[in-house]
Amino acid sequence: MITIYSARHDRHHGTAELIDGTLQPCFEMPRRAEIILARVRDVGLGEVVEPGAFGLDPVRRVHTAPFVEFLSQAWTDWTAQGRTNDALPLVWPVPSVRHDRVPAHIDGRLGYYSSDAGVPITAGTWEAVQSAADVALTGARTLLDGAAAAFALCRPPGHHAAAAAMGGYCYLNNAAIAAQYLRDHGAARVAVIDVDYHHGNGTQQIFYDRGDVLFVSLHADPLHEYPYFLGYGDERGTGAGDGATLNYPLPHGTPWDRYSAALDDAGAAVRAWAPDALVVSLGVDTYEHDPISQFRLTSADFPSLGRALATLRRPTLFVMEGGYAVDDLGVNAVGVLTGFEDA
Ligand code: Q9C
Ligand code: ZN
Repeated sequence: MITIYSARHDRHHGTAELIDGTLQPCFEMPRRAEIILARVRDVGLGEVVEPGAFGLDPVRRVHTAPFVEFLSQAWTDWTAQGRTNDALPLVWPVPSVRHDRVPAHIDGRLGYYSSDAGVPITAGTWEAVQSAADVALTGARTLLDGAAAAFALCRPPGHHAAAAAMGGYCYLNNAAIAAQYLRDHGAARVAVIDVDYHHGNGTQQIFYDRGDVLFVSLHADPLHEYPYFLGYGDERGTGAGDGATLNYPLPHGTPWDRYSAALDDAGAAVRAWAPDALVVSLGVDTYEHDPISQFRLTSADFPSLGRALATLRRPTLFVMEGGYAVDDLGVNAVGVLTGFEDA
């Protein structure tokens, strides 16, 4: 299958994230995308192409205009305060305060447009974030042009980004932008299956009230894991979207056999949905040696995951999300893709 990749991802390189009460080097780093690209080439997965330039209209189909404006201006607003280090949010509007005033000060804006502190903004973040959206959109265009599958090697990831909030290393929701583009260009029904270790809270929020996009997620139980406030089994969608959201929260320590059983169930729901296209939010932080995660999938399990997805027999766009065991990231992510192709 074709891989879409932009070297501009490396313009985003956060210095530190707040974890376990201390600032530590960011787990989400440029080497992640580079090691995946190297593995794509090593195994001869297929052609590697640059993304096209789609502009912001398809981005604004899933994100609000003020949020996109905030992201595009955040570094400028931050440096206008005389700051040269990474921008990070530090105050959030909890339910009891006003949400009808959008602060002018960058510190207020960072909190207003984020769900957590895992989103450093650097001088090159916006450029990298836009390139990732273009990578996903080029992947969607590739499916519309008739490809059976494509790999959008997005970085930074996207599935924690909601319509008007960044969070969890994510700024724009690449998978949601691609799914919406597929809807806008001929796919009447789209399914998103999210296999990242963390719940795809942003994607779920974006499509929660919609009956045209199925969202299915397998992830660590939010009772015990980030993002904590969404991803429970009783979230099923609302209004026209009632029944079009499906969550499989799984316990810490989940190995392949348990994961696989949930995946079979999720796959049956996707099959019943009969989508014209499938978007896979591909996180491989379900890996046993992932430094921030608690599942027990092995490198040998990722091709099995790919084979299971192939049985759905839909035009499939893989959109890269998480995975932080960097040395093994290429083998694991590309393992899913070769498993899919060999099926
Ligand atoms: N103790 C993605 O995989 N912080 N984002 C986790 C762990 C946030 C992960 C803290 C993790 C976000 C795309
Ligand atoms: Zn994740």
